[in-house]
Amino acid sequence: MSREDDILDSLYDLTIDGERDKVVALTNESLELGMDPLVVLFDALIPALEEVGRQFEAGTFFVPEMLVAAKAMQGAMDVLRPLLAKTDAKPLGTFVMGTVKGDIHDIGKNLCNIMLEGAGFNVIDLGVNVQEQTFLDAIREHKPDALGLSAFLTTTMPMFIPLIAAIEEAGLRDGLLIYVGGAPVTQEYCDKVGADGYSPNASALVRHLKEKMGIKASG
Ligand code: B12
Repeated sequence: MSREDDILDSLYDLTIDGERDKVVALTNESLELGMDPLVVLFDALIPALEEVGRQFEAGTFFVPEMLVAAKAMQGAMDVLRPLLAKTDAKPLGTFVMGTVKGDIHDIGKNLCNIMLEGAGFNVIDLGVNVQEQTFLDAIREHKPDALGLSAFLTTTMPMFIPLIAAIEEAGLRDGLLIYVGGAPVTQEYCDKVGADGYSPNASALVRHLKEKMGIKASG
């Protein structure tokens, strides 16, 4: 096996195992060897996170495993991101994401962002405790394909209702897929607030979004 193939195999395994430092070192080595960052991303890192997502949905991996794998992926993405921006790789679409006003939980949101980014989306993260006006300004500025609203408290998830109403009133709802999620959110609540989609986890969000946008699954 060539050193390149060996690196791809190791990156896949080490990302699943959440070995951030080793993943970062190997990603750097891959670039020193002149490997294509897209190959590293699509042949090792993304398949690894997809496997983590599968294992999570199957109940064989739990949040801690998903988090360390996501952090390992994030480490590699920090190395690759500037180079990827230089390639001709067209993003699959733009996703604006934020945790709603009054809520500072961001671990679930960040996991979604990494998985979306890893799948090839351009992600604009508005952070936590995001005010209504900030969401409206971001939609106008970035013209995203989809908007994600994250809430982890039963007291903050009702924020979805005035937010979606404000987006409609501002004439920004057409052609925008609105996703809602976070620990207390359900499909039933998504239907109630008139959002387009709900996902209980990051990998399901990526799959659902690709389906809605007519993008074929990789692998
Ligand atoms: C860690 C944590 C915190 C941390 C947050 C740190 C951080 N940087 O995020 C800290 C300590 C700050 C915190 C504070 C509070 N917390 Co807290 N917190 C949690 C805890 C233990 C874990 C949440 C978490 O990050 N889970 C890990 C991620 C990965 O979760 P996940 O849900 O699987 O994420 C997936 C999905 O939700 C989905 N998803 C997430 N966002 C989105 C968005 C979209 C668009 C989509 C489609 C999907 C999606 O994809 C994610 C990735 O797969 C939960 C318990 C729990 N079971 O959720 C309580 C919990 C959410 N917190 C709770 C409470 C009450 C609070 C506080 C009010 C406590 C207090 N009295 O101060 C404050 C509120 C602060 C605020 N204003 O926001 C309650 C909420 C109860 C309720 N029904 O409202 C919980 C449920 C604990 C409990 N059982 O009582 N908290």
